Amino acid sequence: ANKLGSKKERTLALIKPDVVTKIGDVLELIYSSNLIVTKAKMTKLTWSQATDFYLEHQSKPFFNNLVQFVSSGPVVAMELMGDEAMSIWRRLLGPTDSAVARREAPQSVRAQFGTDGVKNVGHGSDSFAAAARELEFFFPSTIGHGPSNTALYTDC
Ligand code: RTP
Ligand code: MG
Repeated sequence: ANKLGSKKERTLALIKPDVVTKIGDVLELIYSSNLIVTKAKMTKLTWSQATDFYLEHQSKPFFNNLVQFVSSGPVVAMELMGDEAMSIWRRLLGPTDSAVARREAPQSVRAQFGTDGVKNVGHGSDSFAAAARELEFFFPSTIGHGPSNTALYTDC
């Protein structure tokens, strides 16, 4: 942390296919939370890429639905930066299930724009290790080998 105690972090925010056409609304909420977009890319994941991205959920009952959904149309991957970017973005998203989000966090992104437990607008990294892996997944380093995003925590 710097003199003012701020902790600038970077995190991956993935806008899922259900709301790619409403990305402006999501960006307004991101900017309102004092996060900035430092990288962005629209892409379409193949089944195999979606499987890689969500490998940690391989054994879950919803895995096939999730992979099918996230590879069903374009997604927008963004690197967000700001104080506590990881937890701020996940709080902005709200509870995983959009219906729960509408009950418990009506201002959240999933409450406002989500459909259900799978079509739930977005993904956010849940740890520094996940952020490093997920940023490298969408924004691979072009120089050298291995992750370039080791400086996820900077003093600025
Ligand atoms: P995310 O990883 O996407 O940021 O969401 P999360 O941490 O809130 O939720 P997680 O448990 O990691 O689940 C990853 C994604 O899988 C889909 N899902 N479907 N019961 C279900 O049908 C179910 N549970 C999870 C969602 O798209 C969720 O975001
Ligand atoms: Mg998760």
